[in-house]
Amino acid sequence: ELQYPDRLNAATRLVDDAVRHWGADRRAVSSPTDSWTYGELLARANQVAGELRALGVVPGNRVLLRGPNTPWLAACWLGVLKAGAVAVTTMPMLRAHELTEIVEACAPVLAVCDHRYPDELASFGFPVVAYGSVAADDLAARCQARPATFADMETSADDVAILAFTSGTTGRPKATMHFHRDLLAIADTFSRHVVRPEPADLFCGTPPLGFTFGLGGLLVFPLRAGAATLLIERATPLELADLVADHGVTVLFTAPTAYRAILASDRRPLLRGLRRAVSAGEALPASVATDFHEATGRRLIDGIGSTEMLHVFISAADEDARPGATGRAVPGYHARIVDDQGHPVPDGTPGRLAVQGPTGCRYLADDRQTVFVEDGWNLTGDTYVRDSDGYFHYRARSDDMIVSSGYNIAGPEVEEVLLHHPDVLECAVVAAPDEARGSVVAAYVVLAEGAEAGPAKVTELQDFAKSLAAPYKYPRRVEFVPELPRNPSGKVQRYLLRRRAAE
Ligand code: 3SK
Repeated sequence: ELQYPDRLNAATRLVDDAVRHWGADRRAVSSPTDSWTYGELLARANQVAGELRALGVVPGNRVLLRGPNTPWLAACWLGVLKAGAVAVTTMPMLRAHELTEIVEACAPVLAVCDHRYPDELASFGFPVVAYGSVAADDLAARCQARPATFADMETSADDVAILAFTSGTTGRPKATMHFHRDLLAIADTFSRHVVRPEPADLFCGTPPLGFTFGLGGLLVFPLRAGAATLLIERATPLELADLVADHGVTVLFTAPTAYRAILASDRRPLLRGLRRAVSAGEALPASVATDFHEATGRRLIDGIGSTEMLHVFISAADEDARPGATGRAVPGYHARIVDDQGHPVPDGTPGRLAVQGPTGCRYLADDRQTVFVEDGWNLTGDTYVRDSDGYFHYRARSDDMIVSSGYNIAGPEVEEVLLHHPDVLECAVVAAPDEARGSVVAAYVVLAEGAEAGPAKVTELQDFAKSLAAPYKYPRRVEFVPELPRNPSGKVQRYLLRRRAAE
């Protein structure tokens, strides 16, 4: 059981403690063009906290952060926590209507924004402080006038530190509240026991800090381990592979699609320099896990997490990983499979995944729950099967289970089958309403370059699916699309495809 003191500020524990323990000169955060030591990160975070206080921010106020992953965004996030305020980190690609929903839900007193992304914030009426430019009123310039030391607010361990918005695979975003102790708990469970970072590691990856997958993997975990993090604004999978090689990245966090694209390219050998590689955000196709192992001799660390739970709660690494399974409950968490009444089902029986641990779901005043908490168990909305060794095997998001003529078909399983076809670059499988069968399997397919769409390709893909899986699972409908709809954190928005399939 994790024990934290009653008074706890996560930013103090992440940066001040690192400077005390490792010294100020160690590399902490960098970008492809800049590098800050722990001492520099601490000074800037303290100056941001001082500036926020001077601007009238008081403990408990919400401060909206907007920008791509950069060292300054990291310093601002830490500064907000040091001031005892609540960080609401948003992704730069969010447009005005998405920001409006966030602003209405969390009522920030102030925004701190990368100077390249201010436009969408202009109309809200709260002050916007820009960083990253050479302007005289830029946050960096203001910070120079502030002391490099700051007496961090002695927040309570269960004061809210961040409001994390679910990226909205189902529509409008919802805010989840996480405490100061939660931020340390994800580092002291998943990171410590599964990722197992070393102080010499350099982390890198694609998820934005506005997505808790990125916040944990690219900021909290490296700082808690005294390691370094390379923050990048955006990169295609092949650019990411080049960055890994050029900068000597040892721990990578990204989504299965990026691993798949790198492994299929001439950059494949560049992954060999990694000590650890984490895949989450989407189900990991077994073929990608196997291919990664063949290319690097190492196991990809698969994991399931959620914004509601803050980070990953089922995973496995190295010799503990089993092909086809997401893993076991991360030490510190408990997981089980229950039926619709909440009763545990026997191993081998599919059901609803329920999780309990040091973090959990707390929505900020919102009735539209995706995760339900019952008797301390978080029902995640995923369908899983547990085997007799305690490994959890993903079936589908409960919404992505397709019932066709009485058969239960997991959409992701059909996707995985189709992905084996060389002409399929990406695909998503959903239920389409059907009078005779209730629902049928509908596949939306992005073809690889050079492959030709048309009725012959539909039949070819259907026959291919029948040859690899039970024939009742084959997609009766196949539609070719130029790209799949994705939300800002990169997840496929299957609800949009379900809507389209119902038209
Ligand atoms: O997949 C997700 O939604 C997620 C969220 C937070 C942390 C980790 C993950 C995988």
